[in-house]
Amino acid sequence: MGIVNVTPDSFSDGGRYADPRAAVEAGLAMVEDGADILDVGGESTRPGAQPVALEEECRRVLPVIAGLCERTGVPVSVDTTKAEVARQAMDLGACIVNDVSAAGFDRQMLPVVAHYGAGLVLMHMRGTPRTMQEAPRYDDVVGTVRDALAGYLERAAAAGVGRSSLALDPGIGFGKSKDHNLALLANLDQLAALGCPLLVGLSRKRFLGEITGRPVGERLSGGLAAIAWCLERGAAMVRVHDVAAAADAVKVFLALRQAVLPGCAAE
Ligand code: HH2
Repeated sequence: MGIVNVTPDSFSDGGRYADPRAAVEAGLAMVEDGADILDVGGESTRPGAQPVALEEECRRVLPVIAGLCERTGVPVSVDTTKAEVARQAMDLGACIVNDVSAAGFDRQMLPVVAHYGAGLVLMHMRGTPRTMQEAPRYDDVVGTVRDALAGYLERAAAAGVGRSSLALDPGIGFGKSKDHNLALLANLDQLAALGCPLLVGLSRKRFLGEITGRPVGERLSGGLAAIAWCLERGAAMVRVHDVAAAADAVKVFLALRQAVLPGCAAE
């Protein structure tokens, strides 16, 4: 999943694609580089980020979603917590909603997604982006996140979102310290055991910098190591800024896995 952030303030690429045409071109280049899904977001979720009004979020993402849906064959996802943004994006052809609040911020999100029959990513976050990194604490982070994800599945099913439309995400960096993130990644197989495809977003994130001492623009190598780990532990998708490098890492991982397990498809 290639990240197309149309924001002035994203933590690693804020302001890069302020012009919708530049964002569409960046998305098309990601598809060339091997992205299977493009995820378009108009509201940064970096720690401390301020909320964005509905009209402004629509103004940012809708032209980009329209352009990408018109010009690529890959599924386009909208990264939003607002049901109305999701609705308008789906009217333009987006077919996945990536909601970092697991449909917890907007009560209309599940009914809207169910109505459109779209895909839905439900991510774990503690608190809100503005407050989530204020000394996060868990007694058992893996058990807490696993139980929360299981609860999201039930809530989505009760709202009529089909199980096959769902993916789950542990929410790396969303109300979690470096050690919490590492515990979740180390035990990703326990989350995969919930039986739903797992998406992991760790591209350029702070815990990589804490481990390597690298600034945000120099975390690619660390991120690729973590991607290989996630795939080995059951992740089905990874959300990345650097698509070409990640696609190579995925290809090599899959070739190796096929060599170990000859029955396994290399795709
Ligand atoms: N991370 C970010 C945003 N959306 N969605 C999912 N499902 N999983 C993630 O881990 C995730 C996400 C944060 O990264 P980014 O989009 O690069 O930054 P920002 O929120 O500052 O725009």
